[in-house]
Amino acid sequence: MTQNTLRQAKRLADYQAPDFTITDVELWFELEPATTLLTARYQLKSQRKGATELVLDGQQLELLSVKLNGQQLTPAQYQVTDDHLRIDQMPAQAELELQVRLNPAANTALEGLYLSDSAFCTQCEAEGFRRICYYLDRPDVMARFTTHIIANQQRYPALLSNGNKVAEQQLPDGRVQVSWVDPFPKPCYLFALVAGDFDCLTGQYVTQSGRTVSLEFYVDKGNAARAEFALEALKRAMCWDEQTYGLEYDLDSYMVVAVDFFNMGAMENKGLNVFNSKYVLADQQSATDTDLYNIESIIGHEYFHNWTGNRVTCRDWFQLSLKEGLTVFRDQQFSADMASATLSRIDAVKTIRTHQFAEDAGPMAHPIRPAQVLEMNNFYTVTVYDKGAEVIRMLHTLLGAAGFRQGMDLYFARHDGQAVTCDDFVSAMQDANGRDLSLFRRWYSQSGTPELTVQSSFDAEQQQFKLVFSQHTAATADQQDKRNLLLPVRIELLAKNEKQQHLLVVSEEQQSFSFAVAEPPVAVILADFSAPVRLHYPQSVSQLLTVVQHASDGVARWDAMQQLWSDLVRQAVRSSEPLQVPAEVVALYRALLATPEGDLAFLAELLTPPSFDLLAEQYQPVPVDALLQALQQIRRQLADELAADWLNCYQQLIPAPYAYRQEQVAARALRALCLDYLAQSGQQAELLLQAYQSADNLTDQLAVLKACRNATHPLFETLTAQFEQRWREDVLVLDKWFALKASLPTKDTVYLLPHLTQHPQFSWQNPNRVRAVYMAFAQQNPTIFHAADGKGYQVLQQVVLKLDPINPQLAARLVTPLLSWRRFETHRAAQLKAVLSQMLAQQGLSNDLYEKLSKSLS
Ligand code: 0A1
Ligand code: ZN
Repeated sequence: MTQNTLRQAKRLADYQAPDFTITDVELWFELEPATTLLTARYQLKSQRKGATELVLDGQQLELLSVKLNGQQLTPAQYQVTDDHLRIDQMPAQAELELQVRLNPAANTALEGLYLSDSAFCTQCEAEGFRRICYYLDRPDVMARFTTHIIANQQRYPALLSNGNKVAEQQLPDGRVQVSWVDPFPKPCYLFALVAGDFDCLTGQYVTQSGRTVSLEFYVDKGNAARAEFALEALKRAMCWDEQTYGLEYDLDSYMVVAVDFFNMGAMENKGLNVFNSKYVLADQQSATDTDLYNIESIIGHEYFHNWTGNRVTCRDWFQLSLKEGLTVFRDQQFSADMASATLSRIDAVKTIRTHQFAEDAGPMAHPIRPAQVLEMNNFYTVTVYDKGAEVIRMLHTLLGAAGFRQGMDLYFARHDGQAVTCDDFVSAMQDANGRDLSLFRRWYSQSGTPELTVQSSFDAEQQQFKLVFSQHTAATADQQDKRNLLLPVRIELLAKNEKQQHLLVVSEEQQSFSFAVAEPPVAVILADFSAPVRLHYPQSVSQLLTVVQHASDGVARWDAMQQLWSDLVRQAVRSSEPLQVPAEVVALYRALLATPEGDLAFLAELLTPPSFDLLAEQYQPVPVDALLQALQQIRRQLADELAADWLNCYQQLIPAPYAYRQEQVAARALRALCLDYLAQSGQQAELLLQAYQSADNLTDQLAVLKACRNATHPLFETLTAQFEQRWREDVLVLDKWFALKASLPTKDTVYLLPHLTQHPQFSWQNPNRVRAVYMAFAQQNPTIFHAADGKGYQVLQQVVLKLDPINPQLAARLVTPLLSWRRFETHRAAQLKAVLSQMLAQQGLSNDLYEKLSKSLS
């Protein structure tokens, strides 16, 4: 058979502490784009008596020299394979010096040391350091790093690494050597180096204990002003973490570098974050309200990692959620405090329901602490990150804010400077609160989404309301047997004269609760989405509307509206009858639109029906055409019946000169929703044109373009052409154009995609460009992506195969929308399966792609 059958996954159960550790690292980089020389000196120490074999990880390296305690080794004294350097006769303590040659210019995978345009930068998480030098590339090996960077001073005026800059020395040939020392021992995944010619925006932050920290944002020339929002967001994050968790920053400087070529959002390297430029650069012309929101949240996320990730890190990569779940939870809390708490929560809930539930129901299902992994890069998932954050949130709910804080304090008191496990985290929470969390720990090892079914009844004589809960988790692709979980369930009972709120803890397969109440209440179950479960609690339209109008929790109100739409769609799909929007719903819309007041952003969310992906996730098999049709029927009816109401509401919301302030953001969101329905009729060209031309910011402009796209309005072509003219030199904005074009729901789009890749600004090497076109196509254009002829699937297949040799991480992310073929009806399932099988038959697939394809087809 092919090499493919030999690939071996690593298992959590096989974890062993390393035989050797590295306490100190000194690195000398002599930077040239095509030939960089690296000399690396390690102080090594045995951790196990009698250990003599040292196995270092290394990939795609050219090894030039090996010295042990100052003695040059001959090639007979060590062995080099594709993945390792092995030395058999290691003393218990030794200094090892290696020299390797690298070719950063040829590194298109964007892992290890690579070039972003002409700047050098690194990405080492998860296992990228082994592409820089042979090393014990695992997070439980923590060393003090000293880094010397030698480079031409004119081409690379900024030479940066972790920690504090300790020396700068001119060399005779126009080169300079800059030295950095990071006083905090760290795993190599947090190592970073950047060299380039940037503009730098600087600021300062004085910590709660009175230390001054220099804040430095390195960005492309001419872009310093565009980093101001990010700089201010960083200050807010620093202050928030002091106030909320008593956590202070620990180095003299905090550097952020914005690069155009990056596989993910950003990276928390100690003292030197590297960011995708999309999450740093922004102003009102070139970024939307959503972009600014995301920037603040990601700046916060990377900053919060300094404690949850860096000071206390992961013992092994199976524990990734230890840092990611916790840090996402912290960034969600931060966003909730900075912007709207309800809206940020709704956002998080949508992510879980749309993407995480789908992952758990598909071939890549895994617990938040995976038990086996072939390619670690495949486990930076919505399960590890976002479901991980939900699990932390449940602890917060169960222990209360004060109890949670005590647990955090104990966690840092016990583990600062260590590499630990998820179990250690839960133990700190447990011990600080004197609670037994043993049942709760199952959340870490069990994959799948619990189904929580609820039945209610009212006993008029006893004046008692009873709720019976049953929980069940279906088998997942990775795990057959499931057990009960501990579920915190927030409820509210709405009766005429009273509202009762309770936090219930459901832990049995079946469990009931009774409440004294004078009359039959309407029940809100799972307020604030207090546990990541699928809820089955049938309620009538009128009960749901009661919740929409009277529940205390905004998330519950929104959720009831979503439930109402889901129920209507389900009936339409079942009966094959056209979906009829009930008169009460139209009336509710009409009332809310008549005098738009209160939190308008919430109103906009409340009035937005669920997306195709969110609905699709609730079916097995997914009735693609029926769902698209039902959604279209909702759109048409809301547009037609409420035409005057949308217009009236739109006209009441007179825009003020742009500012990123919550009430303005909210008004823009509601205006966008009105425009979306106004465009639906295919008319209103004048109003749309006027809205586009008078906009003083990108949010409003994009609202017009999206409205035209959703309605396939004749203006779409003209306006997108204007937009392309205006922004063709500014790639971050142009990405929005690529995405709009790729998500137009007309047949031609599938033929347009190759033309988009011919655009002078498109590059297969740049993940942002590729995602702008193809992620938008696969995720925001269900009509064409799932077209019955299978062309949408074939297009994505070709792109994935083209990308795999260039950038396997990106290829593996793009293939995701194809993997869950078993969830579709026969015809589409067969097309998807064929597309996947052809891919798996290719020789030389990356581990990233191989792992996903083979799981999908097994
Ligand atoms: N730790 C980063 C995310 C990240 C992960 C992997 C990367 O390359 C493979 C890059 C970034 C975070 O959570 O922000
Ligand atoms: Zn993170």
